[in-house]
Formats: sequence, C-alpha cells, structure tokens
Amino acid sequence: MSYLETACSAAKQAGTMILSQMGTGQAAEKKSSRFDVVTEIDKRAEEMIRSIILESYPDHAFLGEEETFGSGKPVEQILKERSDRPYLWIVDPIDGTANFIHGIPGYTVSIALLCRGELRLGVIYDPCRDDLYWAESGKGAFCNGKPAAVTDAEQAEDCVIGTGFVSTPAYREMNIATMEAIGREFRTIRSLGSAALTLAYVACGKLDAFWEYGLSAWDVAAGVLLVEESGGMVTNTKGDPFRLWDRNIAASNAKVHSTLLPCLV
Ligand code: 2AM
Ligand code: CA
Ligand code: CA
Ligand code: CA
Repeated sequence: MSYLETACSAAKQAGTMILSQMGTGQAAEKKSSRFDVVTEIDKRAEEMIRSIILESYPDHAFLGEEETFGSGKPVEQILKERSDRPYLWIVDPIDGTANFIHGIPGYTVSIALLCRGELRLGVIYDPCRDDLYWAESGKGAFCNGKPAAVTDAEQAEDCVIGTGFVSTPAYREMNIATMEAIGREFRTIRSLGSAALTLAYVACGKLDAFWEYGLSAWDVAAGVLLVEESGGMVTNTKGDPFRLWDRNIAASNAKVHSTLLPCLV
C-alpha cells in the first residue's frame, strides 16, 4: 500500500469506530482548561491509527494529540526531537471532540505525513457524511476522488468565513474581538467545530476563508496541505508563511487573503 492508501485506510477505520460510538454517552474528562475535554474514544482512535501506521512503517515517527498532551512538551520541541527520522506522522484522532460529545455531525479524523519537515500528504475523514479529503504535495487535493478547488470570490460581501473557539480562554477572547471585525466586513461566519473540516471546506470551495487562534499542529497539518494544493493560501494571522507550530492560522482562496488579514489579531 502507498502512504496515501495507508492513511486513508487508517482514517476510515478509526472514523467508522468513532461513528459507532456516537450517542453512547461517552464521559468527557477535562484536560488543560475547564473547556478542554477528551473521551476514551479519542484515545482508542489514536491507538488504532498509531498501530496501523507503525505496523506498516516501523521506522517512522508518530505524533498524536492525546499522547502529546500527556507529555506536556511544546509541539515545536517535539517536532524538532522527532526530526531525526525522515518521516513523521501527525494525527488528530477526533478533531471536533465537542461535536462528538454533543451528538453534532462534523468531527473528523486528521492524518498528515511530513517528510524531512515538509508536508507530504494530508487526509481528513468526516465519518458522519462519509466524506474523504486528501492531498499530496505537488499532486493536488481531492474530495471523494474528485479534484478540489478553492472559490474565486474576490469581494468580502460574497464570502462565508469559517472560524472556531479553542478551549484556551485567552485565545477565545481574541476570537470574540475578531468576530466583530469579520462580521462587519464579510457575508457571514460559520463555526463548524472542527478546524480540519473547516480547512477541507476552504479547499473544496464551500467556504471562502478560515481563521482561528490557538490551534496546534495536529488540528491543521492535513488541512494546510489541502488548502495549498487546491489553489488557496495559508499564513499565520500576521501574514507570514505558516509553520506547523504557529498557533494562529489564516487560510483562504488567496483572493480575499489581503481583506481577511487586517481583521485579525
Ligand atoms: P479538538 O476537538 O481536537 O480538541 C474548535 O474550534 C477547534 O479547536 C477544534 O479543531 C478543536 O480540536 C481545536 N481545539 C480546541 N481546544 C484546543 C486547544 N486547547 N489547543 C488546540 N486546539 C484546540
Ligand atoms: Ca482536543
Ligand atoms: Ca483538534
Ligand atoms: Ca482531537
């Protein structure tokens, strides 16, 4: 199997397991703040994906959200430590755990592969809708096998912008302020609850742009490649080239990027 086939298979297997557990009243355990939660299903899904990937590629490195949280180390440090091996997988087993807990469709499995620090592939699976998104560097982005492309909207009043609220209180305050500026400038705002899904929607032209403060590498690694490979633009919220340890992200169809950035912190 190719890396892409392995990633798609792992995402679908984990996603199917997660979907089968929706609505079973999973207990939510608190993590870094009173808003930050995890369930046994997040951990079980991460373990499934880790074992599928490491059985296929025992010499690859693996970074998962739930394991990383337990280590307490900054992501930038972990990325550097694990760069001794050429291939590194970055996995969010459930992106949108709050949706999963509340029974709201729209959570995803996000799997990315870096080769020597560069994004090589990204896979995002939405089990509630059975939608599979993938991108490979230099080969484009796809939704359910069909080529994905960003919108060609140029005017702010024609644009629907995605955002999200992370569990960290300081970043939430930043977002509340930014929503005023975006709400005045653009057609409307949507908060889907999964950063990975929101990036996939920018890539396939459902949303025109996305911003969020306080994200981590596993939330965005796959989605960044999807947006770039579908003709979009990804930066941090200051407009600098996006790096995986940047916490604040701006992604767009490229045409409205310069209208989006001045609204952001
Ligand atoms: P999660 O469901 O995997 O925790 C919600 O707007 C988005 O922010 C989701 O993608 C969610 O991922 C992510 N998120 C929530 N809290 C976060 C935190 N403390 N750090 C990074 N990302 C977070
Ligand atoms: Ca989380
Ligand atoms: Ca996440
Ligand atoms: Ca998660």
